[in-house]
Amino acid sequence: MARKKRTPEEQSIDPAAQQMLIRADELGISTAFTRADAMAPCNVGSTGMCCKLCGMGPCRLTKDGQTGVCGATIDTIQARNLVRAIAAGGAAHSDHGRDMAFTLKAVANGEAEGYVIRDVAKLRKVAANYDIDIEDRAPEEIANDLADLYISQFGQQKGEVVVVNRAPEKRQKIWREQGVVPRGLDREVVEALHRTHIGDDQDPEHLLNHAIRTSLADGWGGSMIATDVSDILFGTPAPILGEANLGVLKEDMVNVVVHGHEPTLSEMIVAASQDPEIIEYAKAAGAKGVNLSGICCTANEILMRQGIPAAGNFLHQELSILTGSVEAMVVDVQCIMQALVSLAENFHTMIITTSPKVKIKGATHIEFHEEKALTTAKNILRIAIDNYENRGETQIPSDREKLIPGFSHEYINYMLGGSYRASFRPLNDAIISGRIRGVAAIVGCNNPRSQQDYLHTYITQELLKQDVLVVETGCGAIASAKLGLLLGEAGLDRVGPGLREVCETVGIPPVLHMGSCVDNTRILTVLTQMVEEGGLGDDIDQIPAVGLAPEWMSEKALAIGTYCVASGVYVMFGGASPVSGMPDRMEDSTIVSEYISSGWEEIYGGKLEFVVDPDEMIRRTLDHIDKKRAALGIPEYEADRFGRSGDARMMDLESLPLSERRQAIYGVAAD
Ligand code: BF8
Repeated sequence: MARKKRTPEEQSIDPAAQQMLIRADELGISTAFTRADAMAPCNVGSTGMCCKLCGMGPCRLTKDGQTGVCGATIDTIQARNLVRAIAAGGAAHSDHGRDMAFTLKAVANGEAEGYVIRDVAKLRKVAANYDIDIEDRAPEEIANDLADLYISQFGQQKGEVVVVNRAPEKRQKIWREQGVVPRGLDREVVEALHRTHIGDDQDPEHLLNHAIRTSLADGWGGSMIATDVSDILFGTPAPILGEANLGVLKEDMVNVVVHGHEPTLSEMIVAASQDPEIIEYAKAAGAKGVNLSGICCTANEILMRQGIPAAGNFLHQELSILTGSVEAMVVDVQCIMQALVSLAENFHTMIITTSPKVKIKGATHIEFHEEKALTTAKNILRIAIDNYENRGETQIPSDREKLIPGFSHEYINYMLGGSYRASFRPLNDAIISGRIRGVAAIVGCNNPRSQQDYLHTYITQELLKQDVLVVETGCGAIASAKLGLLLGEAGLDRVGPGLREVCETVGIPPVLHMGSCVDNTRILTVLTQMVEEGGLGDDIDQIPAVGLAPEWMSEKALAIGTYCVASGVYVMFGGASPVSGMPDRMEDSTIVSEYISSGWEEIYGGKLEFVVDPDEMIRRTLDHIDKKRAALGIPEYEADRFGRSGDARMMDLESLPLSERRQAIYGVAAD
């Protein structure tokens, strides 16, 4: 049966994307959207029924009770596939963290061109946590010791990754009792590959235990190191005005889109683009200057620190080139579609790969190394500027939306209490009183198999109406940004009255953009600080909070979801389940899907579920939050209890005659 080709409106809710999809159709160019329509996902592989780990297969277990040639059962195969995916996702994040640690070492030793230590306060705080001497020492000396410590964590063979000491005490105890505290980041990934090799670990629960350990090496290891070092080198984010969507591309400027993940490259390109010599070079080429923008997590990194606009999320990478206005797309690692090169051949756009780890046939490779970082960044920009004269017909959508990103956990702490009383107390109190019903982290990718941005933004908006405070990262955050949900007061007419009251009092948007995907560790830190503040139990699993990845597609998302579960969080993924077994079976009916849900919940207090229906995701979220509230013994959530003070109440009062209004406000009648 022929697959149905969706209309642009069915492929994305974003008008800018729809416009570019129409253009692609007119030009006869394929995109991830049309390729997804043309190719149904393999229903054997996508449901976890395929084992291709050895040359006796691949084995397809499509009948009840069937095993692979070696005798492997469906449960073992699903567990092995999941462990491998989590290991790959954790490896990607952690390798990013490793490179950041090496950059810190190079900066500390004066071997990196153009970088400085921007956040000395965070450097001292992080170093002190590991008992590195910080008194009377230059930042470079402290940074050198911290870099050495962090670098040593990747290849550590025994003991515990030091970063786990930042989790709540009780959580650390659970991990130790279960034997899942990661030793070294590389060791856990290698062991994951070993144990899933033909003829090794075959007990699904035992295998999945190692999935927990490997994911912890990411969340409370490599990713947390990546976030720490990025903040130390490039500054801890604080709110800043930014813009998002394809409308940030400019007709009269050289458009350079940076895409990927590591801020080492993108920060240096930002610095180079502001160099007077580069601006003059662009003017000599007939442009007004260089206009930088970002895609994917690179976008988040430079958006939240520098206010550089985001051209879009994962599915915008092809669409930005379709505008015909991009002189160069500069990429490093992760989430870069191979299709970019053939797509760019229809335009003048140059695809420039920069990482020693990533080359794409047909792309221009200009390798980026710290010791010549600024020089290389300027070279890349000169090449992009030289390409400006080759630009042909353009079509840049006008859609762009303002946003305020930059809510690091440090800033959230500060904004709640101010410089002298920085504290999570107001947030805890708002949850305890019921003004805020609970917290949802809505994170993760775009997936062309669903309507772009719809699941992210629908779930976000519905939870806001229910007084749930939403924090976001990654491509989910950019989805909300494009819809105007990351603005201060502009978004408040769409949220519940209690949450609105808190947002108005503190001066925050109801959706907090907390950064890139490695920055999901900031959410772990916020949850830990909420526990330490008191009143919401003594461990993360007691907080009324849920994690959601409605449009996930990457293995990194699975690693993130699993370390959040291990930390005590209920996590739901949208779309198809990779462990559902038969396509017509119930979502939660296999041994593996049951184990990662109720089995993990019994041990860790968190659970992992795949839920197709967004309304069911919302229902389960609210149900979980309310159950956690009841378990804490805090007041049951009441939708109409709050939001009666301040402006909202004044508006009601204004409808009363003056005498009654005075009576209501001051308790005394008019004269
Ligand atoms: O790490 S959300 S599509 S960009 S994987 Fe990729 Fe997914 Fe976007 Fe960032 Ni995260």
